[in-house]
Amino acid sequence: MSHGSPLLERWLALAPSFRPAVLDAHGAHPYSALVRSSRAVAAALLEGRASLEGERVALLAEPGAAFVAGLYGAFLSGACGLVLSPLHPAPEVAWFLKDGEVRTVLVSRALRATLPPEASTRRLLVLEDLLHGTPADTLPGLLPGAAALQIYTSGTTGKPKGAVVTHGNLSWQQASLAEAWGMAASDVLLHCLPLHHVHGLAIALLNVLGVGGTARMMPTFGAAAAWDALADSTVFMAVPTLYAKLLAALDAADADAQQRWTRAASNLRLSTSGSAALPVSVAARWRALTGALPLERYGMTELGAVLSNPLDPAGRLPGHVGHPLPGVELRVVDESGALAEVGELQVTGPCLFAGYHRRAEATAAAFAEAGGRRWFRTGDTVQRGEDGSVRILGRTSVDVLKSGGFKLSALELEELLREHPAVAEVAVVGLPDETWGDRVVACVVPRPGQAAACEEAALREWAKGRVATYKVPRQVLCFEELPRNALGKVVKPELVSAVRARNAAAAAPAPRPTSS
Ligand code: MLC
Ligand code: AMP
Repeated sequence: MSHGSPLLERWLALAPSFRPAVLDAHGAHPYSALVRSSRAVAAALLEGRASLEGERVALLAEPGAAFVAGLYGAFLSGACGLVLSPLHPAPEVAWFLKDGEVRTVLVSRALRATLPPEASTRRLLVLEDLLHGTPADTLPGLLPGAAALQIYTSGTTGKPKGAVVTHGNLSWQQASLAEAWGMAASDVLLHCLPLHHVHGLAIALLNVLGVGGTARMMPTFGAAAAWDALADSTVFMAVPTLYAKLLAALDAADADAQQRWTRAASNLRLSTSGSAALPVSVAARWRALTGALPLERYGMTELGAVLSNPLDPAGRLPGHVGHPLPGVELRVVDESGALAEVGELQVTGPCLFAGYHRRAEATAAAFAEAGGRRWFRTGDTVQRGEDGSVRILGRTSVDVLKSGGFKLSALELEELLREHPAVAEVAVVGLPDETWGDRVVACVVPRPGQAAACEEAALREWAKGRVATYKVPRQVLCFEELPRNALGKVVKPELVSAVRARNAAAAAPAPRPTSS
């Protein structure tokens, strides 16, 4: 049956295969069973309708086979999937349900109790109840422009925006990465990334499933378990922080584990890194262990992976994110919009997302028009090398931070902390950090007499009930006032220097008592 979506045609073509699609805590799940389960989920979602026609279906489930069946079930029904994360506390989930105009929630039994009350006003389906139902016979046809995923991403506006990614985008991504990275049915991908972002979801999971390979899905990341699981994997995809954490665990391990883990890593066919800059020192250590630098590639929620170093390790350049994948075109422009050597990276091609859900203005602002084409403005400042390969130099906005591969908006966190009754003023900044990329610091001016309530532990605890813990600033510092310019705007570079000075003073050894 043709669906007009190569993403789904590839999936349905795997129905006869007994190869494992997913390895999870419950065992091995062959394609034959998972494709059938996904059709059963689609039937339950459709309830006799011909198509869900882009209706938003939220999915909250632990990484594993049921998640995959739920996701493909949503795709097959014509719905647009909105993946929720167990990392988000109830108030944040409630916000995603509202902003996403979610009509149906697919939830695993174990996570049902974590849903906010707002979920009960939607159609609520427990995933495990659907997996063995009658599979949908007739499935809707889908055009390439049909919405497939709504992925929330933070930016220079306060609240995250729902980026709508189409079947055309995902189908192109599967084909382009399969070709560029030599993905094959024999591949076993070690998957330990969160599923609510494009890296874990499309660049890793849908990529390996698109070629009939196996995803070994870990429930959460743990360094020792990940090292052990590498032994039976051929491909590893991670953010730089994961590499840093793996290397730290290796250093701390006993000689026996070190030997086993090193052997496991050197057997990998491919390890890739993306979502943030891979420190050259981390890359070099990985090369010393495995014989190859991680293949560094660049992407964005709105684009997927669009630039990549080559599969041949000899051609990989440390500190560079490579060349455009086939079909992708780049330009580099300065502040006036003129082509430049160094400037903002803009991208066009089959990778372009459809827009931000219900945010026409933000969508229009995200693109530049040139030569009759729409170019997505990435907000990344880059330079192209002589061979055309791209080096990321930084971001055009100080308010967009990357911590452990998660994009965080300083403005969103400032808005949140301003809601605390003891906070008079606040500015959030990122300090460069080898492990985290940006280490997020909240600089707070307490209201008179409220300094104790603004102490780090108290403020962090308060924030953790409201946003995912990975968004909570890792450090909180109190100031009497924040540096501001003549217009009253906080001068963030100055604040970063002040934080550095405070941290250096705190780390300096106490002066030795002078002998009389
Ligand atoms: C965890 N913590 C973080 C954090 N991750 N703090 C800041 N930034 C982060 N990224 C905090 C926890 O809240 C907790 O705080 C403490 O660190 C220990 O938590 P943990 O759960 O044990 O951490 P760990 O499992 O080691 O998490 C690290 C990590 C995780 C690297 C596995 O951050 C992660 O999964 N990152 C991947 C993000 C990602 O997939 N980005 C892709 C975006 S798409 P406390 O206070 O409780 O001690 C994209 C496009 C592209 O960028 O091109 O790919
Ligand atoms: P997100 O919005 O979470 O999808 O994050 C996209 C951003 O991650 C990009 O705009 C870059 O700033 C950053 N990014 C992704 N891959 C890389 C990389 N390989 N090197 C440096 N930054 C990267």
